[in-house]
Amino acid sequence: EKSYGKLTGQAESFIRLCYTELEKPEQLIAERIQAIHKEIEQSGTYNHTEEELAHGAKMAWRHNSRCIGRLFWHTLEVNDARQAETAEEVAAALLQHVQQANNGGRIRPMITVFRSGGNPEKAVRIWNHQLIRYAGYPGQGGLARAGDPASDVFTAVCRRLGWQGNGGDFDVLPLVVSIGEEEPRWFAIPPELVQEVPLTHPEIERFPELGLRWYSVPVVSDMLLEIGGISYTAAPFNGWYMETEIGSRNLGDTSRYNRLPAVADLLGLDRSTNTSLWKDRALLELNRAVLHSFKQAGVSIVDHHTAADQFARFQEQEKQQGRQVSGKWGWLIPPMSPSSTPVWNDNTLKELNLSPRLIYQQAAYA
Ligand code: HEM
Ligand code: NRG
Repeated sequence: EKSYGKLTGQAESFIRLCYTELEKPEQLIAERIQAIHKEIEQSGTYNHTEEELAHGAKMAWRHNSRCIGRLFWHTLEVNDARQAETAEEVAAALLQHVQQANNGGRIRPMITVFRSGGNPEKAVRIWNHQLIRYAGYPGQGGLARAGDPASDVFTAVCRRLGWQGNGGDFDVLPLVVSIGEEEPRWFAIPPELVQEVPLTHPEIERFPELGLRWYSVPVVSDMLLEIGGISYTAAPFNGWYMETEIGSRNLGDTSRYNRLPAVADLLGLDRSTNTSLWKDRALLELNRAVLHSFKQAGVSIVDHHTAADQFARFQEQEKQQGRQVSGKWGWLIPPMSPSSTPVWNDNTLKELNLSPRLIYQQAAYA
């Protein structure tokens, strides 16, 4: 005989917190908790109402210690896709998410929640790290490497499933979805749904020669959303980019696109010595190019100074609400000029174990 004491306890504390924030009367809270007790006794699990799901997802964003963008947690749009059963239905909901979130460039923060893993036979998994991401080809047999090294392993999985890439630096990967223990299925994303921004620079006319680009919207699709003891294994979410994610990390990291040397050469910088600070100057111009290009294309993006100021407002706002903010300094400082943002000198940040939350889970193809 199984004991559902733990789930009942998690459900109860979620309902109390959620309903209190939503200013529900005490009697409704008691009734809802009673009903959940009964549902768990009879079925071993329970279902969230749409309202609980929506507010729970917002709380999970608000609680994430690594996200600098949390000022806007309240504006999250929540798509309830718990009715999607087949891989086709899941893929259709994912395409709809991409389109609605991108919104012609005026990006809307959004999350789509699929059925929970309560029934393992029906658990939905999205194999992609992000819904839109570029393939990576390690290069072998005399072939040069291409694409995003962070995608090498997943790209090999896609090719094994029958997807064929072009071997380019910016090939958009297909969606890969599985239901329970069924074989995964892949679905190409129609190109008209994938907005991309070619990188130009406000002053350097030859910048386009670098052939750099990035997609408009980051939709993280491999994290687990936990609400009141229920684990949603598929709950892709997005906001908009902060420019350093693309300029400093995706294009700048040596283990990613590693383009600082190429940018420095375009700028005519002396790469023979560290003291020319060529890496710093290349980083700066690359990040300026990202901001300039997204702005010109009409795609939402935030610079790291504005984002850090917005985070400070979030901290202030939470304090006024009497809530503690969970924060991880090493993730919240931006990867360019961190000491020129207010996060740098904040020695109050600490990680708290809050629920609802978004957490890592084992890769679907591991
Ligand atoms: C992490 C910015 C919206 C949840 C991050 C990071 C940045 C960021 C810069 C660090 C990423 C990295 O270093 O790789 C923003 C901005 C948003 C936004 C500018 C604009 C609205 C959201 C939304 C959610 C969210 C809508 C969820 C509903 C997270 C989570 C992480 C994160 C879970 C940690 C990811 C990890 O651990 O790998 N965010 N975010 N963010 N954000 Fe946000
Ligand atoms: N650094 C990753 C994206 C991680 C999440 N960042 C956001 N999330 N901005 C990258 O692709 O560069 N968001 O939900 O907006």
